[in-house]
Amino acid sequence: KVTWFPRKIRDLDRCNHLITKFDPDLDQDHPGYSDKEYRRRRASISELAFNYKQGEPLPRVEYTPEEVATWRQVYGTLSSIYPTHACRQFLDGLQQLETECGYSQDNIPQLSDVSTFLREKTGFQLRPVAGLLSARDFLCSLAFRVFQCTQYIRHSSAPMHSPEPDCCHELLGHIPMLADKEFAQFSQEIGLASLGASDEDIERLSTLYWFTVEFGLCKQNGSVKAYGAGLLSSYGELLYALSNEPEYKPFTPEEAAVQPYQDDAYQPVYFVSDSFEDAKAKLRQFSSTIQRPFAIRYDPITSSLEVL
Ligand code: H2B
Ligand code: FE
Repeated sequence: KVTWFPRKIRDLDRCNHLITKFDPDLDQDHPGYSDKEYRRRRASISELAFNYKQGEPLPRVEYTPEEVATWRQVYGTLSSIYPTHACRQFLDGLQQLETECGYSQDNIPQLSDVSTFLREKTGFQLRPVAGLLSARDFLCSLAFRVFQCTQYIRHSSAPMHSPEPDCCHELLGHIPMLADKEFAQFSQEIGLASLGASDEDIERLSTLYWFTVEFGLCKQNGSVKAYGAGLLSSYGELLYALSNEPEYKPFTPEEAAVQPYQDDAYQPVYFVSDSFEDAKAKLRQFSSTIQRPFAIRYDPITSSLEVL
């Protein structure tokens, strides 16, 4: 039997299953666990995501001076190493976001503005999400070129690290890459491959996603650069990943999809692609090995799927 999956973009309203292991209400190691004020703030921003329905205007959040101060610290620190550590596509995207979309040290961009920007660039749009989503729900959104985006910010006591995704991770790590056409297509293809897949295949796709979209490296003009969002939103790991200390492997989806990893420490190994084109071609090949008793075609005009 085939697991339910969304057929049209509005079905994403049902794809909101959270994984709570890093939630500040439940995880005693979360930097905000004993901060009542922070948890109240989180709850009110989560509420916006839980109530959101596809097609509505994206909620705007007025960030407090303390939140902006955290953002400023993250943005300032990371910006200092982007020119040497980030791939060209990321730098291009970030520069456009700075000139067109209010990205700066002093301003946390609004999802609504970012979504409008991305739609024009690559057809991607955002929807707000209250925290870490299940892999299945997260991946299926990508099939519709929808990126699920958290809107709260990490706790001010730990500006350089967050155990869970937050707006620094999404806006700095993911969004600049999603402004690149190749990358947007690559992301959608992972999403399409996940629809109706078995639990085992979801696990493999989500591991593949981890080592590419989150922690991927690629060659560029003879040196290695980061394109993964987990790296581009973490000063410490970005330095580490390009330090020659960890192990590097040439990217193959077969290997990346089964590589063990921890989500609470630096990666023991990073996969290096020759280029995006190359990664995408390999991924497409890999997706075709995922067995499903039906074929799927995405119709961009109606944002819906034809199941054949
Ligand atoms: N949820 C959210 N909110 N953001 C992510 O970046 C994310 C997620 N990544 N759920 C997913 C899981 C990823 O690590 C893979 C697909 O499991
Ligand atoms: Fe992420």
